[in-house]
Amino acid sequence: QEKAKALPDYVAWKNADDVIVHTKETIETKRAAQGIELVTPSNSLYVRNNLPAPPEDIVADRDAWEIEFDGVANPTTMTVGQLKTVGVETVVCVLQCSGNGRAFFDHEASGTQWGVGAAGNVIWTGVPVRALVEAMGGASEGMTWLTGTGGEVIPEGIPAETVQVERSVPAELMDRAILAWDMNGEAIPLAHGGPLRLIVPGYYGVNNVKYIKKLAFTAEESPAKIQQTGYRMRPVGEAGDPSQPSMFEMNVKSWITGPLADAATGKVQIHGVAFGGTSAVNKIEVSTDDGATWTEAAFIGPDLGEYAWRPFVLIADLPAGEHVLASRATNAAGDTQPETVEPNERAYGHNGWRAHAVDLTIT
Ligand code: MSS
Repeated sequence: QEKAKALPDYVAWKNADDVIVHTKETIETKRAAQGIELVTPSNSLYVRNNLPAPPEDIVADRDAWEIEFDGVANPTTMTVGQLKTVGVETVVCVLQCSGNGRAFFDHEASGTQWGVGAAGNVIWTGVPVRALVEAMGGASEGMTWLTGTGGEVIPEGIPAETVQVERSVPAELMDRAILAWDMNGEAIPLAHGGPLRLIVPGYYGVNNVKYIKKLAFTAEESPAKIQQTGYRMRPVGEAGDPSQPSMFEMNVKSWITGPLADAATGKVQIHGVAFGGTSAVNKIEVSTDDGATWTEAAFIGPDLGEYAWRPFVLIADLPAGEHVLASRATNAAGDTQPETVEPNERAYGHNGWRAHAVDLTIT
């Protein structure tokens, strides 16, 4: 067995028992640790950085962090302290990397081999973007994109657009997006984007720009590589280009988080998590016979909103032998998880129920 890698310094506060350290910039939550957690504890939430995190001193005086606004009638720069006076809202949403589930594809795409753990359910508090835009006299004419720029300082000599984490989402997302300073009831840790992070509920992780230093309404999508050719849904073997679908809206998804090891015959408590993507999850089914038959499972705990995940449970009577446990979620829009998905070059967006199934031996 491979020796577990130690937690890097900037996330030394994470719970080492609950995570898999793939690299310094990619840390996954263990499937068993996701359990039936309504909200993912910050110390077990996954981390994914495209660039090394900025130095810790950017969170020394959080309220002093500045963000520039552009593409509005009255462009301005504000501190986090000032943002806190404009408005406040809390949203619970699934934060999930586009590549979550990459390990379940067969075409051996490069990149971190995430299982189910590049996802968590997180509580974010911050100012609604629409309140800020209103305060700044509205978005300028013809601006169809909302573009956020990450606060990493790009070393001199490297053209910024090749590495800068700058993402554009359709401008109407300003109605849903918030600029958050708080995560799970505490100031956002540096690793998760403190002092200030753009949250676009229902959208893949990459659109949720950490340590955001600029938010602008723009006429075009960001020229950054991460927008133009990166994070595109494309056939295996094809290069990325802006005509391909960008990793924006998440799809409906669920997976079982337990039991993952052998269990004793009799009543077995099967549990997991389910979410709808951009439309609320409203049905979850579990199969104990490799998808031949399905039984509706029960959601556990309060509904934290359309962008949140819901833990679920099914008590099943399982005889001794081998069982394949699978789960299948449906959202309010009527989308149900497919059995399988087509491969795509970067192995993004896997929500096929079969590959997410778990083998269980009952003794
Ligand atoms: N932001 C910034 N600034 N930078 C980086 O790198 N990354 C992305 C997001 N944001 C970044 C950002 C990604 S890509 C993801 S997932 C996310 O983030 C994660 O988060 P956390 O907190 O978990 O770490 Mo894929 O789609």
